[in-house]
Amino acid sequence: AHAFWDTQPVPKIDAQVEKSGPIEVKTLDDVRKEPLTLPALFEWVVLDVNDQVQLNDVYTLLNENYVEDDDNMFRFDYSIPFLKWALQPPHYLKDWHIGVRVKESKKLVAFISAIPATINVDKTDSVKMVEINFLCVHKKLREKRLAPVLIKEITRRVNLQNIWQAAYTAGIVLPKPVASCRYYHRSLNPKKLVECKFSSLPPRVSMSLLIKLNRVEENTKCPGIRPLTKADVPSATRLLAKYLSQYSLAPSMSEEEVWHWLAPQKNVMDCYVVVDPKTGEVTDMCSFYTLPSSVIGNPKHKTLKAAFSFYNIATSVPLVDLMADALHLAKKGDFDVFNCLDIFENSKFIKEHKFQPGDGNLQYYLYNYATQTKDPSAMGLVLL
Ligand code: NHW
Ligand code: EN5
Repeated sequence: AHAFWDTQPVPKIDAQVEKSGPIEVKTLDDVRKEPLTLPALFEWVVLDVNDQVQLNDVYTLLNENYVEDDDNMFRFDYSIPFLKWALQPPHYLKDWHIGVRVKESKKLVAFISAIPATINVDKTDSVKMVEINFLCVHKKLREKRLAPVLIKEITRRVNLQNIWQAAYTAGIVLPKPVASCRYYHRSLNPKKLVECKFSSLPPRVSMSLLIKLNRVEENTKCPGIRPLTKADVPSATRLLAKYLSQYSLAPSMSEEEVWHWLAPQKNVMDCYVVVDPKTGEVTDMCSFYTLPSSVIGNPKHKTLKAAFSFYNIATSVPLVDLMADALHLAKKGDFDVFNCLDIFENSKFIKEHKFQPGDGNLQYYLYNYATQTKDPSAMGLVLL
């Protein structure tokens, strides 16, 4: 049933994986030295995201053609500064920002990206990988088997750097999920969510009652909570490493990576910390990224502003209190909804903070690395 995926080093859908490790082992000699062949009308390009024009081309392709919900009512609208941030972490390679243009018009019609990451699997194996994201084929070129060509080309360019594994997520089921996770949503602006049909007015609930039910705390609960600063990074890196070590699939981040991924950036990343006044150590942190969605064909609302839960660690306060602050801060930041997955310890606050399950799932995958299927609560990795 999978003409492409059946040829790739991933477990079959029905495989029972017992032992963790690479599925195939190759060397540089086995890697093709020329790019994959594209249909004659198209050409490969590298997108230079330091160039505003090329970055804008990526933005526009994704804004018009990237992921939609099952009913095609919302489409992710990753912002330009978000894309630049997501594509340029420490040690990123420009060659891994791959586009396909129409030769004649130079129109960008497809994209795929890889960024480097170290991922700990089963708490014992530290694996140098890439994270694959932003695979997109223009709507007019769908179902022409272009996606497998993009995937093979990025695999080749990653392999040329002597990297043989990848992590990625998708809304659809492919061979074979490491974990199958669920999206949960907490409304912050219920009136707008109803007007956009993101949510519906429950039976026997008036708009004024719905608004009341979704109020957030008027004040923060965590004493001294404030935005992350660069001076916090050594301590925050230790806190993250210790916290993430309990998860079966989690990134390992250097100080440089922690600052890249968590530095507060307006309309991209929010990260707040609690610091022990005696020691100066970061004891707690919460973070969320900004990912709006275009509301497709709505006369009143063009975009929905969503916060996506990122890394949250509570040691001096209960996790529910820390997340009450995250919701308070997101509401203050004018977000319409706060989204999270059922990964980490998130089930500890999902009910209490009135999150409701969405209609979308998120499947986690590894390329060329077999490992036992994991519960969502064993997952310690968030991909953008
Ligand atoms: S998931 C978001 C993916 N993007 C979208 O959903 C945007 C809207 N859709 C599209 O642009 C986050 C197209 O529908 C796409 C497929 C491009 C999705 N992952 O060209 P064909 C990521 O970016 C398989 C993997 O005819 P199309 C993660 C499908 O199963 N495979 O379809 C990306 C079929 O193969 P099969 C996917 O609709 C991870 C084949 O593509 C897929 O015109 C990528 C059909 O191709 C998906 N999301 O284009 C893998 N969607 O065997 C990275 C469909 O079933 C692997 N397919 O016949 C690791 C690489 C690096 C390794 C390094 C060592
Ligand atoms: C790459 N890193 O399906 C990721 N979103 O539940 C790519 N549903 O927002 C893969 N259909 O349930 C991403 N409202 C895969 C996700 C694709 C997007 C997606 C879902 C996740 C979503 C909303 C809107 C549904 C619209 C109709 C939803 C109902 C719940 C409601 C929320 C507010 C409070 C009341 C309940």
